[in-house]
Amino acid sequence: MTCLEIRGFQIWKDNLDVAEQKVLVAAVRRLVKVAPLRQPDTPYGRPMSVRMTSAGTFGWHSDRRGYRYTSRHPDGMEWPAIPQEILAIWDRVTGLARRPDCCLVNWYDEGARMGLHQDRDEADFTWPVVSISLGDDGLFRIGNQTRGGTTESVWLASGDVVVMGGGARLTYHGIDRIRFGSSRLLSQGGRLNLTLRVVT
Ligand code: MD3
Ligand code: FE
Repeated sequence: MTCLEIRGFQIWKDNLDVAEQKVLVAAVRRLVKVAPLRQPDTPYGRPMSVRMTSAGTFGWHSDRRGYRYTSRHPDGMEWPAIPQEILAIWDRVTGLARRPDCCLVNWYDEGARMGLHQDRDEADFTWPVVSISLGDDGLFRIGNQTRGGTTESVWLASGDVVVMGGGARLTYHGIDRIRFGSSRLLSQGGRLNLTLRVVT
């Protein structure tokens, strides 16, 4: 297992073996049965290309009124608990006693992308964010703490884990494209990304 350090992001290549990846996919499948993936609307009118759901006390949601954390799925039910198998990875890579209260699940079908953005809807930026990639490769772009400037890109593959802490917590980032069909982990193809966050 190797760790790349790019602009303060710790990128752990091959952190999860295939058996562990399959355990996580099974947990996500149970989760999306209770809290189905949705394609969020944005205040700008065009829906996001990524499909999302969440687990935990809070889930991230977007609609015409804006971006925010909510305590309920858009269909009205509370978000399911974060699966233990996913929390175990947070424990292992952060070593923190505080656990995340949100696990955002992003699903990228062929052609889905996520533009460069900062994550700043959380109350305290001193907590890290942990990202787990499953399925097809995704081209991750890393910018700066303000808009503009040069960027660096790295392919994230299934089993990679990224830890964003310290100064990197407010770095602009996004997913430019996915290499559809590059992994056989998900039978339907596509890329799953799980992000663990401390929201409150
Ligand atoms: C850096 N997701 O959900 S994960 C997101 O692959 C998001 O689905 C991308 O950006 C994805 O907000 C990238 C890496 C990531 C996630 C959260 C971050 C990087 C981050 C929060 C702060 C800084
Ligand atoms: Fe983000």
